[in-house]
Amino acid sequence: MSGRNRSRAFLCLGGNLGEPARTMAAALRQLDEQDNVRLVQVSALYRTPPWGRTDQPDFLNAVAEIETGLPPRGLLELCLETERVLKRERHERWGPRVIDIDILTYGQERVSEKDLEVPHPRMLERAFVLVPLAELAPDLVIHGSPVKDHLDRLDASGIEQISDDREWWRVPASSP
Ligand code: A4P
Ligand code: MG
Repeated sequence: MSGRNRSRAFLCLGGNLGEPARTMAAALRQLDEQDNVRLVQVSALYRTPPWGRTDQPDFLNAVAEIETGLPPRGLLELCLETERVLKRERHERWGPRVIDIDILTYGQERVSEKDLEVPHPRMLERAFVLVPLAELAPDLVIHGSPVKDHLDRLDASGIEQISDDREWWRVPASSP
């Protein structure tokens, strides 16, 4: 990737239908193959209790740090297109899904539009986001406080790390 206007962004990936580990790994490889995206680091993979709607299977979640030449809206379009390629269907809000890719942060930028809000408006309430994000960037400041302090305020019990490395996404994996 070339060009001077590159930004750091964090993405959260999750899924709880089909084979989420395999689907999330495929999504990360697809993102990494883009000319205007470079994967800087990927967290371990976590099994997390469902948030928002509890009558659904556990999720797998992970966070990726990327460097990108895309503006926030271009990055959102790429995330949505990656979900489409992996056969994401939209049903109920917060309901089961094969893959979800959310933009958590984009540098220190704030975006507040109808279909794009950055930092992600609900991320600070979600241990399934902050546990993997704190693994990669505990000191990243969001709304005035570091990620590790936001995480201290949440109940992260029930979240289990299920890969012991950060390279789980590089090879097609069978679902844990
Ligand atoms: N959108 C706005 N801002 C953003 C952003 N920063 N990143 C818009 C990505 N998208 C953003 O998303 C709807 C629209 O949000 C997108 O088209 C985009 O224009 P969606 O993924 O279709 O809707 P949704 O996911 O059903 O709703 P919502 O509120 O975005 O849900 P979340 O936040 O994605 O949460 N529990 C666990 N343990 N792990 C999970 O991963 N995920 C959810 C879904 C619920 N519970 C979970 C998990
Ligand atoms: Mg989403």
